Amino acid sequence: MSSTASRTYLDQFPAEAKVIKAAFWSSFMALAIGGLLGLVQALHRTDVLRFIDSADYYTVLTAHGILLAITFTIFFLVGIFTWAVTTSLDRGVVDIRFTWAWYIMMVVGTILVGVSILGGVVDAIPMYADVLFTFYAPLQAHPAFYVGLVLFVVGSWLAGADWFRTWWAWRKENPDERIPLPTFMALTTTLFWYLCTLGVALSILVFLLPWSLGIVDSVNPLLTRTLFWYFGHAVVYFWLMPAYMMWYIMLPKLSGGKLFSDPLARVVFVLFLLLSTPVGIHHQYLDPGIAEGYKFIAMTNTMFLLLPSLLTAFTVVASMEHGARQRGGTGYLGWLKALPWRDPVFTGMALAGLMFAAAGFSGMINAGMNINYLVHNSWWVVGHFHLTVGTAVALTFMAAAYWFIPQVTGKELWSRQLALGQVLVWFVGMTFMSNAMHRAGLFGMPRRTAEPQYQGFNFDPAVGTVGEINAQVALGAVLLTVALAMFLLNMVLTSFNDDSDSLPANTYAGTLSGPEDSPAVLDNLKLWTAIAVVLVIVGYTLPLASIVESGGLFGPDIGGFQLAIETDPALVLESVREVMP
Ligand code: HAS
Ligand code: CU
Repeated sequence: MSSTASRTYLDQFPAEAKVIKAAFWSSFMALAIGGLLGLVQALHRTDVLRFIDSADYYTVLTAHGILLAITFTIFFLVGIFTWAVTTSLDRGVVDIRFTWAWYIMMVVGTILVGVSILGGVVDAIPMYADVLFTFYAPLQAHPAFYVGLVLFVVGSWLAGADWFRTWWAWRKENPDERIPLPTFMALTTTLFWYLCTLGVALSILVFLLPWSLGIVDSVNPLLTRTLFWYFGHAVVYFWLMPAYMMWYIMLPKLSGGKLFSDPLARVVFVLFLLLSTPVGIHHQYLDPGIAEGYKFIAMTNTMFLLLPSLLTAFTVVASMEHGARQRGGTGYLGWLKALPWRDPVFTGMALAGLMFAAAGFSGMINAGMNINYLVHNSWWVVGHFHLTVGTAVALTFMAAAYWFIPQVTGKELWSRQLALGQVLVWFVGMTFMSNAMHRAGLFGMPRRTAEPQYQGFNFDPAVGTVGEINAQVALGAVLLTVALAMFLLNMVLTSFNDDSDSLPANTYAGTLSGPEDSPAVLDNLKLWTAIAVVLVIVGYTLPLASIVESGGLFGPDIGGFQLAIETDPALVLESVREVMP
């Protein structure tokens, strides 16, 4: 890294910096729109402020889910993985046109998806996709929605290919060197991304797209759902791995020290490659048609999958402690005071990590088959994923942006104080919102509904009241929106900032124990991929076979529910009779 000291990423890789900047801005645009829609929903559901029709709630929710969980996260992560690979290999991508090609493909996919969802509320657009981000059949979207998703995913595959090509080119010149840690992280993540997206590609290309085009009459909803979750669990680690990467290679340095152990970090990423995919059935504990035994296997795998996160908690916190002690921190817990709490990049990531500790706890509860029956499809789950993807990932990304945007634009961050305030407001807002959501779920308040209150039924919270819980959710949502506005304002003003005097150099943390302390087999990507494939075959062959056997490859004769959601009961009944006479 010494040759690159005091140079920004823009100085080193001007061409790549442009693509990364474009990817970040695509990500921020999705964040802005998706975030605003989140506020609309939260206020509607809690009955604090209603200005949309309840029927339109599902259009809003679909856009919120896709824009934040898919667009915001993935555009940001392709940006940081491109940064990670080029920085740690100290070489540019092989062909920058290829890099632009995958970025543009992802943009086109996003536009198709976005426009088809917008069709749910704009009559002039003859499309529809009120199918939520899980697009379960028999809810059916316009073909453009599925085509858009495919383009987006293929774009991300090409991005992965780009990182691999860059690494292969580097390896030719450095045949005996270990893969630098950031590249190792990007490559292992890409490998499980390839593995898991096969499921969703199959589901869309063979079943849902032909079905929405009218080429096949029906699908097997349990089959497409299972293929979705085959992808749908692993995707959460696709979001998480870039955040973990930041915690491993940025947090130790920001704390003033070094990463505790490079080998342990490698083990963690290998474990994610092995175990991310064969666990998706833990989202289907309540699905009829999958035998309990298969669910039990998924649960067991899920419990093993806690291990890499627990290892991460240990390694990252140990590295932070090391850094704090270098800065003069002492005592059992006193070292915490020596951490750089005035640095928004550090504080954002540390708070994100802290919240993820709570998120992991609710994840373990979700993962227990029996206790899942209590929380499934309730607001609890929404609380869980606003701590995971909505904070561990989103807050880490926002904090990282305070470092990255100056790196790729050569402009100083407009305001560090605003940034510090922003990460704190996000943390406080999310504390209110997610805690109240978890509690609401415990007494059965459902998720994904504009009208949570059933007629003639009163929810009975053990502590507090429904009104108080709703108020906390609404307050949290408002604070999160304020934090979002603070973030975007800072990003926009940074882009117009003319100062570039004190930009930090493009570096990342060194290690106390480097790769030479670990066996070379850890870098054998072919071996780990082969084992991951075997685990998938073991975990999924029998359940898929039995789903096809009992429900048919193209299902029983169930048609689709098209167009926007209908809330008039008479019309709903009529459409149900149409598809199930
Ligand atoms: Fe989850 C549902 C189980 C992690 C996202 N999850 C969801 C859904 C989403 C989601 C979006 O088993 C809803 C999907 C839908 O729409 O239906 N989840 C888990 C488990 C984990 C887990 C076991 N989830 C995530 C992550 C996500 C995510 C990560 C996104 C990024 N989840 C489930 C289950 C369901 C589920 C069931 C289905 C529920 C249902 O019924 O529908 C684990 O990976 C969690 C492991 C985490 C830990 C925590 C380790 C702590 C660390 C913090 C270190 C601290 C630091 C800071 C660095 C064991 C690493 C220190 C600071 C200082 C100041 C010192
Ligand atoms: Cu999961």
